[in-house]
Amino acid sequence: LLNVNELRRLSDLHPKPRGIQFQYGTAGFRTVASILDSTLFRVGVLAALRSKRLDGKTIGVMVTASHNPEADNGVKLVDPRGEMLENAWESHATTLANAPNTSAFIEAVENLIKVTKIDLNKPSRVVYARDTRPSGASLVRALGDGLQAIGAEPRDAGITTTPVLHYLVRAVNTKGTKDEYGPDSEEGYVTKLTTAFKKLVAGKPAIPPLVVDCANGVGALALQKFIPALGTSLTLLPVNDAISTPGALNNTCGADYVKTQQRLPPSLESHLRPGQRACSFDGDADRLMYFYLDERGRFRMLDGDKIASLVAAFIVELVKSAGLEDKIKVGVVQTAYANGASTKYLSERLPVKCVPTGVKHLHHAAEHYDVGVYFEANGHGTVLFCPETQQALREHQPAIPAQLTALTHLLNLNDLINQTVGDATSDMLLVEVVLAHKSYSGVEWDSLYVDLPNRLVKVKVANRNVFKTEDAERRLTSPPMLQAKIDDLVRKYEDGRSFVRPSGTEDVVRVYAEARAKSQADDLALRVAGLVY
Ligand code: 16G
Ligand code: ZN
Repeated sequence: LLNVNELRRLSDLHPKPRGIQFQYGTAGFRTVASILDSTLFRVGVLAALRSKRLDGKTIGVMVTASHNPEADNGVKLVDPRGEMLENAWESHATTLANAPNTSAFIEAVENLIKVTKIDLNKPSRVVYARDTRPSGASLVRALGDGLQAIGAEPRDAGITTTPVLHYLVRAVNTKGTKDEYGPDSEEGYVTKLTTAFKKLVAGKPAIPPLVVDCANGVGALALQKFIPALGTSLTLLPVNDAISTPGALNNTCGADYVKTQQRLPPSLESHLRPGQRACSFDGDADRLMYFYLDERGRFRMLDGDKIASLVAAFIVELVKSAGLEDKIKVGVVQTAYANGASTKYLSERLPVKCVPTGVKHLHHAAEHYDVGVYFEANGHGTVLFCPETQQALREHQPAIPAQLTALTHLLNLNDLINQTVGDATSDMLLVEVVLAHKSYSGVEWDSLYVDLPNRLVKVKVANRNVFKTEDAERRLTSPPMLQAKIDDLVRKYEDGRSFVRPSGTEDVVRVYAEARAKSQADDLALRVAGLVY
């Protein structure tokens, strides 16, 4: 049933580089592309087996390194409902990736089949896609060999965004069921989102054109499909859409640049007038940052926390206007990186929960609310309408016309929002809907609350694994006594807050600090970093 000869033949074409340890981390496997060939082959095998384990449901594989430099690449698996791979399988992925040679790999595969009780008679289906990275084509071929080795039925979704791949996985798996998510094609996705968007902004004053920084990545291709479909409902002005210029991807542009540098990408300087709003996608279009220049031409950033605040408050209002506030409770999920001012603003209006960094933690926590809004400060996030909420929306009988209007908006939002994962394009349309409904420019949105000045620094340490955290990464339990010292420091600063956590993606420890004044935030961050070092 397992064609060991075929597996061996194909595995020999993709030998593991010596002396390298791969790890399936928060964002899958991610490293320099040149050493990833064997990992892609093995992920193909794993995805095909996972599909068999789940009775032939379609599994997704996305080949991307998101906001990382162009020379990097990566791969992550997507489970049947479009969500991140189940935890237990992350370690199976790591095990397979690290088998030193073909024999050890085959042994690991046979062991996996046994341990997870895979019935090899089951069908296997895998859909995959990649971003615009030049290394993507050959890595996808290695992935294809892995799928072939197990006899999976492959579907190539081509070059597209991470959120489209997540959408496709859920759409394929729900096709023809009562939970049908939408047409299982990229065109169907564009139609679903733009149709909902047009209904939501119908009758509102014309929206000023929006400048979109595509990070010279796959978001530029997505926009080419959205622009005609949006028609006159929204004019998008793409910049940084040079997807075939070597070295351009994520280079001094994109959502990660904006968030970490807290400044305008130089390439946008000639595109923005004071007051005009703009946004940046990251390299695989699953993160979104907004910004504008104030009347004095100063850069003002509207990050994931500002998006969460804007969107959550709007949904709470709609739920109330629809007469559903007793039935539908809206909640927000953040991480320790959320600006303290956003947490204060949100907590005064609705329940807020803090969880460890990483999309899967936020996503799972958001599923516990009737409507769960989650965003990381870095701009990754979405809104989840739980199945009972969707049913309540469909069955609700409005008492007055105003209730019907609000209810219709909620149903359209349910279609507009990509609920499988953060989606820069879907989130951008969502923000535009709220701004149009509230008649807000960037200025009014920005003034919902004033960000506390903050500073993030990374510290190289001998061994980051000695840093252990609790309370959603807000406190250290190890090394001993360090948290008490941080507490002593923090007390000396007005509105001071600081935490230390080991990075899940880099070999560093991160130190975050915020305080009433920028100089204080800087000072606190550097002094805490001094304790860590
Ligand atoms: C990964 C996470 C992202 C998180 C970041 C933190 C996913 C898909 N991505 O990119 O959500 O913000 O890691 O990185 O979960 P760090 O652990 O290095 O600070
Ligand atoms: Zn990304």
